Amino acid sequence: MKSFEVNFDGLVGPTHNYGGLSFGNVASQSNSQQASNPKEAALQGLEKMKALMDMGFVQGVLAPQERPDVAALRSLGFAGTDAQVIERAAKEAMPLLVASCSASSMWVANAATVSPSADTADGRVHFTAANLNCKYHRSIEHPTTSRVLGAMFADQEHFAHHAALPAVAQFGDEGAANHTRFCRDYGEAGVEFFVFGRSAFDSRYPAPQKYPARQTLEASQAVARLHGLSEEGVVFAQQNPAVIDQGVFHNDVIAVGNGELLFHHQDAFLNTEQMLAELQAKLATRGANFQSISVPRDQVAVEDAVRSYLFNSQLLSRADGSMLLIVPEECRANPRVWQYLQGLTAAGGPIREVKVFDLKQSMQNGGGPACLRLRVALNETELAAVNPGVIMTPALYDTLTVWVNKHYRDALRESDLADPQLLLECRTALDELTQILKLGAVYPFQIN
Ligand code: SUG
Repeated sequence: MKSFEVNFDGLVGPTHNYGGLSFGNVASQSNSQQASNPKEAALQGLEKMKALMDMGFVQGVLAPQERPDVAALRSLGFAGTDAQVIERAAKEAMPLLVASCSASSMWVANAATVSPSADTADGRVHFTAANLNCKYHRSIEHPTTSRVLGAMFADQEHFAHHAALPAVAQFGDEGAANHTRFCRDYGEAGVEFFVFGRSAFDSRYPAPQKYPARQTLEASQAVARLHGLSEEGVVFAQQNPAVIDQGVFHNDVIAVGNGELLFHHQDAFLNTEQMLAELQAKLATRGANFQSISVPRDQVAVEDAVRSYLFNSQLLSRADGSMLLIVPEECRANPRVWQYLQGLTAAGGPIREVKVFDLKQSMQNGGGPACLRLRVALNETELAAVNPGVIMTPALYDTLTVWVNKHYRDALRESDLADPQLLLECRTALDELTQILKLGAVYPFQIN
């Protein structure tokens, strides 16, 4: 049976703004308070989806969330009509209103961890919504994420959904941003690689000093247990705390893997040799020939990797077996990174081509091509069981482009977030979107 890696991209929501909400994420901090352009952000994302579809990849779309999140503000004590809730939050606690307006659900690499059916004990595709417990504005995503994933992957014969882990720092879970799956073929059993930033209960693991480590070992282990992964099918590895302190808040800012290949920075991990040997050995039992490409720090410094998002790229397998790397425009703008990429594709290794995309609106909040997509490996039967409304087609692309142009603003500043009209605009847009994507009622305003 044929199998595919389907990329589900997060559609950028109408309140995309630069709130400066993510301590430890250099771009989010340095672009705080700039005016954003939600329309451009959503169109840039759609362009990438269309380009992948046009290249023959199966592409899906994941809906944004209801923002401002009035229910979250109510749970913090703001009362009255929806307009009064927003007005009171704006007057008394602007940072909470900004957090409740974040369009951060666009970075769907953080929506969930996904294990394909070939790896799991019960032969179903497993999803665990990420609790995103490190940042308040992201911790409010998972209830709607679960409903949206449930509406996309509804067939219980093929899909199993787990609620987010307990909402405490010990189980901080950032989803697929710290998870990579290696395999010979998407439909065969592979090895799932979980990268954590710290341990909550074992002080032998060093922790970063300056910025938070968002993912714990204990969260990664819990996800592996929930998904019914076997010991031979998992590798846990620690991210280098020194790179977290340089702005590598998720492992997908410093490494990306696909098929039998791990592409990573020399300084990405602790105990790199041991970890590579474990991956190699476990993949060999799956008949896979694991390889890695380590980018030396004297060619690309960690700072260049963080600024350019070289590793927050999409590594895609093409029909001829070669790989394509989808990178953001910022890679071309960085002479060292661009020179490295020229050498990489000329070297005759597995990565043969680089394609560049303008994702500046998302990049300015620390979200590159890889952040914007959730990978779901599916066989033909499973793909046929996915809600067809969320699979990208030329017609869906056209409809979504018209929808964005109709509903989105082209400038948003912090002061605009207090406008009660923005809430109405968003709800009108999302109500229409759930019909376009055939999701049913998934948003709080549709179900309460
Ligand atoms: O969680 N930025 C996101 C970026 C997530 C990127 N995802 C991956 N690397 N997979 C975050 O830090 C910034 C929002 C703001 O400041 O307005 C933000 O949430």
